[in-house]
Amino acid sequence: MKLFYSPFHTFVHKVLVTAHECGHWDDLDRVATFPFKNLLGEDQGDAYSIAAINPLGKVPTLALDSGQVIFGSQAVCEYFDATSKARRMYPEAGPKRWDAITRLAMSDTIFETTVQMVAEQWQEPKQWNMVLFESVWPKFIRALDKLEQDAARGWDEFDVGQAAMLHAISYLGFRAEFYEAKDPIHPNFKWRDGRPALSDWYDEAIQRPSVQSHFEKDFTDDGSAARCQQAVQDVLARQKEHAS
Ligand SMILES: N[C@@H](CCC(=O)N[C@@H](CS)C(=O)NCC(=O)O)C(=O)O
Repeated sequence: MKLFYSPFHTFVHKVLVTAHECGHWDDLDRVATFPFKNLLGEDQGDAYSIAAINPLGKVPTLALDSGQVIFGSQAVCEYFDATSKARRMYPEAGPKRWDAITRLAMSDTIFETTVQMVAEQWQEPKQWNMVLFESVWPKFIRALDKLEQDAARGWDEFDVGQAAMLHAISYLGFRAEFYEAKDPIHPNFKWRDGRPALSDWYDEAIQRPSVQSHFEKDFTDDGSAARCQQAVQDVLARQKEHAS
């Protein structure tokens, strides 16, 4: 199966973590896709567009060997879990599952909002939507404080909620350096300050083989637009085959 995703390994990708935990790592053909290059004016020809297989053109997008396409990171994680050849990342129905998927939703909101804030900083500062930054930060602080309380209690098993926490927190942690942009409200935000349990949990969790599989490791495969478009064509061909 092919996973179209942004191969920036400066942060943890929860879909890669989930694929690895569920025993699918070696089944994945990872296809480098850069959806923001177009926005940044680096990809005038839309060379990395995957719109032919995902109308939203977003990553992550998973294409099964049958040609079926699954997108939305939560849907992709659920697919890996439901077809797991190893451990499960979604607890059985009950309080632990509701807790895991709530942390998943909260962490994904933090990640996606951080992406929006970063994209805002690609514009001239005078054009920044300050309402965005002002409304988001109190939510981030409360959410991280809630995760600190959760981490202090601890978890029995590593779950999809923790994979999403790693994704969101690692992205928050590196963004200032990576994007060379400064947040207008918390230019030097340090999520660890005042959150010792979350900090200890993070340091332990990033040692997991599923995280070490990619985190802070260079993407060494072919990251060209030609390879991405070839992969899109392969998926379309599979779809045609299965339709006939
Ligand atoms: N809710 C989606 C969000 C995915 C998303 O926003 N991906 C971004 C990259 S982090 C993207 O592909 N943006 C390109 C675009 O919106 O055109 C998910 O969880 O998969």
